[in-house]
Amino acid sequence: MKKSVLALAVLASVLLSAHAQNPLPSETPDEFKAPVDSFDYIKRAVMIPMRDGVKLNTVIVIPRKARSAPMLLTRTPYNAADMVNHAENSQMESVLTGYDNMADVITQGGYIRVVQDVRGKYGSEGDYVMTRPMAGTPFNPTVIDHSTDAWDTIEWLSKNVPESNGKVGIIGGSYDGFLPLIALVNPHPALKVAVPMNPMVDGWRGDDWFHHGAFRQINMSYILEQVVTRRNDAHWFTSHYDDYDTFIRAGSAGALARQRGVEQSGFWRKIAAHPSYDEFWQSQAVDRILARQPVTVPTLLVHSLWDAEDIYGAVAVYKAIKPNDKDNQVFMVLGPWNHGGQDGDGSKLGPIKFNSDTGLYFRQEILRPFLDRYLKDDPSPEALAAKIAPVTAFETGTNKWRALDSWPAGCVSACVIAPATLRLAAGARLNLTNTAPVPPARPAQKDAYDEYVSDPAKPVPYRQRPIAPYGYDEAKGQTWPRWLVDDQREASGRTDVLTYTTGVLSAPVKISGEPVAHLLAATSGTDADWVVKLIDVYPDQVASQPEMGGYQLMISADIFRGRYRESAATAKPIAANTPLPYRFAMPTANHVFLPGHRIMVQIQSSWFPLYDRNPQTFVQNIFYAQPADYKKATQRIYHDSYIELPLVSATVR
Ligand code: PG9
Repeated sequence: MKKSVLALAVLASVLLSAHAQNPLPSETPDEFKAPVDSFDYIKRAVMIPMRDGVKLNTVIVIPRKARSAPMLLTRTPYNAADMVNHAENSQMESVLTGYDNMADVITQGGYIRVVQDVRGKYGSEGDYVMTRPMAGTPFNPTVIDHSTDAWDTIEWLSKNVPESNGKVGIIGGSYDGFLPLIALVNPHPALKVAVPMNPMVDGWRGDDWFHHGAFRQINMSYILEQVVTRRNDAHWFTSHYDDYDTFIRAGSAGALARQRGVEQSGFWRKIAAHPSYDEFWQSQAVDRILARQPVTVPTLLVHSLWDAEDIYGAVAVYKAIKPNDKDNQVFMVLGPWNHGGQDGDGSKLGPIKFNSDTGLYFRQEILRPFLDRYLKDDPSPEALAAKIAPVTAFETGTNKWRALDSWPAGCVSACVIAPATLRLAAGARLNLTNTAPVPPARPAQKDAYDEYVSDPAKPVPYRQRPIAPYGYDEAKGQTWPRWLVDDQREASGRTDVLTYTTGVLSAPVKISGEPVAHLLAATSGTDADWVVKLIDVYPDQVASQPEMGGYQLMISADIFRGRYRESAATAKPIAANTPLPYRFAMPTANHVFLPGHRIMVQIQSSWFPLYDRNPQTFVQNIFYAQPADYKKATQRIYHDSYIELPLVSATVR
């Protein structure tokens, strides 16, 4: 080595060792201690031990002045710390602005707020299993499930929060609404009330994963982000600006799962292995589980009438548990909201206006007195005096809250007289009749049907393109949560959508309950999807809101996968070119079609990319359909197919 090089090397090593001895100090403290003494609340983070030793991360936010305060618990897979971390000032209300908090109700009521990560997510220990099946079933042979975790959590809370009165209420929406329902299975005695809002109840029949057997592939990004890492660190990516292109280029849902890595998630592999309503789905259906339980905890079910994710669950649970409700402890609220809409401003949804803040009304006039009554040691006279009807249902169309004794429309304030039928007729006509429904006979006349070609290469978009991906970020144009109120005009102009319309109504038509579709249909293929939409067509001109002129507002709509015509549990090919009956219940509505409006029914065979495409050729498992399986089919819908309407006698006031 030359001398000069050696000198440089020595100098460098002297400098490096000087740096090691005197580093430039970091400006970040080892541990930041937030100056919180002036806050009107105290926050504690604790790891609560479960019976198997797994500890669950739990954040407790306590009003500083709390003495004998009740606790409101939310169990969540969505990051407990983040849910109570939105402080913009020193007041408790400002940390509660995250997902699922009813900030006004919690702070006004002086509640202690508790949020907990479910096992396997974020700060909690243990393994994550999507909506973990009940212990002791073939799908969970352990002794641990969400009912035992809720029990152990409530046990700990009732003994270890000195500022509390030891009483716990459990509240939450969607996944966090499924968890209060599971807490009702063998409930802890300190659990005094449950508020399941927009709960996920049956993943196959009508909530997140399938509707009547058609797969909701739009949720694949959710599955990826939720399951493949503990902290939702892996992100979905799109390949096109328009989700329609992203999904159609991929081929089947199974192919897309492979391309995006979703296949690596255990939950995906279960979904793909159980496309039918087999034991896997049946044993997890929460309404079935709760139907076997006595109701021992006052429960307030919350349902959103335009819920794009869990439009089935709350009403299904109500039907299942009401017959066991000997002490009148089951209540239900139906509001004009989207998924979770009750948390915020409920004065409108998209362009549909409700004339008042229905979210505020729910929180202040129903939820608040309900919680106070059952959770407080000495409820206020107002809470005790508040009349909470067994069912409080917002009537869309007239924009009025209705207090009812039961659902659908009990016989005190309104009474179901006879199911009315909307019959499809020639000339795109829809006839509203009050006669008892007669199943459509196999029509003799050759022209007693309408037909369209359903082409899987050009499926009917579920909303106007370009379609933004699933998501809640309005700033990114993600309007997914309110797509159910999109104008359906575009679809009614397509040649692969059949449209039937009544004349202009001269009297109101009020429905409360589930419309039921009865189609007599034939396909030239060996499998087919049938989408039926019940639509309120606004008058041609609406002076008070011109953009509503001729608006086609979906009131209830659903999809049915034809292979399940005979049995939801077993897929069977459809006999080609044979008129066959299909029957399926559609989501609950509480609506008045006003005079001057018309009623419309649209029928189509795809709803893309929300639902995966039916190849229209019977294959064993549609997740793995091959490109050659996707074939055009001619679909015939026979006249006299009908929609049974849960018509109510009450006149519109
Ligand atoms: N709809 C969402 C969900 C519930 C249950 C399972 C999976 C997803 C939710 O909003 O939580």
